[in-house]
Amino acid sequence: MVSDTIVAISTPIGRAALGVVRLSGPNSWKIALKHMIISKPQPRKVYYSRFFKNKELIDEVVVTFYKAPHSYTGEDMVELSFHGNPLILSKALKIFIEDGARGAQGGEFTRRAFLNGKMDLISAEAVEKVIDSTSELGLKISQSAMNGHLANLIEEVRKELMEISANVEVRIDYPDEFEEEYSPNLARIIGNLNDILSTYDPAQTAIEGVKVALIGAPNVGKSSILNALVGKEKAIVTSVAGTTRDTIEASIFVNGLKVILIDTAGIRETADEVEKIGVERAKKAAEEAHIKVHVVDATSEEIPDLPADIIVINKSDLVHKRMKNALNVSAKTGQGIENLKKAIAELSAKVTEKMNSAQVVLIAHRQYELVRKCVQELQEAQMALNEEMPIDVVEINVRRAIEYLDELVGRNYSQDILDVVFSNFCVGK
Ligand SMILES: Nc1nc2c(ncn2[C@@H]2O[C@H](COP(=O)(O)OP(=O)(O)O)[C@@H](O)[C@H]2O)c(=O)[nH]1
Ligand SMILES: [Mg+2]
Repeated sequence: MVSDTIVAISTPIGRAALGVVRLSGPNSWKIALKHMIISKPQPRKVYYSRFFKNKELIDEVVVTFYKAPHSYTGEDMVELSFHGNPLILSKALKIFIEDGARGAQGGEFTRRAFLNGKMDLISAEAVEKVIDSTSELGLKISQSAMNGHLANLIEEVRKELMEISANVEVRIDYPDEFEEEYSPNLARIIGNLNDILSTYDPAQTAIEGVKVALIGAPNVGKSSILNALVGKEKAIVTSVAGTTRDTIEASIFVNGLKVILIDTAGIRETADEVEKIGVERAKKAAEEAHIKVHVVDATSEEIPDLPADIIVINKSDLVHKRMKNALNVSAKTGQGIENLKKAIAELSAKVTEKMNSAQVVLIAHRQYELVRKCVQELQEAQMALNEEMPIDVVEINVRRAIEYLDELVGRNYSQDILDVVFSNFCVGK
């Protein structure tokens, strides 16, 4: 049982109109009320008060009280809106800790919400993604997971597997009662789960952004193009070949999708130690990118030979070189930059098009791994059935598949699993 009272600043550190401090746990009302002039507050009602430490006025606050189980965490809670000055907020935090509250760990409010049955583990996991999503699509799919769509679907699959398991068990216990072979439709379930698995990568991209690497020889204008796309001088541009030695990232938004542009060191043979590392990083960035933009110089004889999704001929203000399926641009004059943006936008949309916002999608690596393991068990069960192995063998695989799904929604959990789920959360969530 969770019994202590936790406290955290739940808004970002910095100056703002408001800054919110949250308390959750059995003593939260008592601790908060000690510093305000509010008598007999009602749950879910908003109060105004001055906030004191002994007789010293700290700030004016607007406060909401929640009574268990009708709160985010399922416990007694208090939410106080102070003026958003970090000095005031850290003072308030210190006061509450002196009164016996404990500073919350990252994700501890949401962890308690899960432990108190307010949400399943998938929904709890989705809270972080809802906050972190960089695109409209990423936000929609995270909200869909938070609202239980994925968990519901997993529950349906689990129910089917439970039925299969029950049928198998009854045949193990009463082998003489059944004459015909039992052949559950595992292929259909496996197919459905594989469909869900295929949503993981595009979902990740929608949440985190599409990676676009600018690659090519030194001095062709990769850094200049990044700057032109972003609209500011993000990367250093010089006429010296080998200026960019590390990868540089900058983001733009196109059609509600975050595009992370990655400028790389020009790929060439070099004896320079630092540049060599840069070239390695460039190759790696290109490998990991969703979209590779290969930049060539219009004034050179170079024939593009790197694998690329878009070929760009830069410095078209100097020479107009024609090449099939290539875009002519000039980072210097801005000519063709909008076209390049459009081409990137179209390809970016393709990266996530496998998925639409209404679909059930996997939004965390943990989820992906568990569904994958579940599929693996079911495939083994399928094989055992095909090879007419004893039905006990099938039962073992189906049981394990169910256990993976239970871990997925949090029906089975350990503190270690919760640590993994909540390790990325910020304090105050
Ligand atoms: N005339 C012209 N010069 C350019 C253009 N783009 C880049 N440059 C010049 O080419 C040189 C190399 O550019 P930079 O962006 O550093 O190339 P990178 O090594 O590929 O990153 C610099 O002197 C730039 O000013 C362009 O579109 N037209
Ligand atoms: Mg450069």
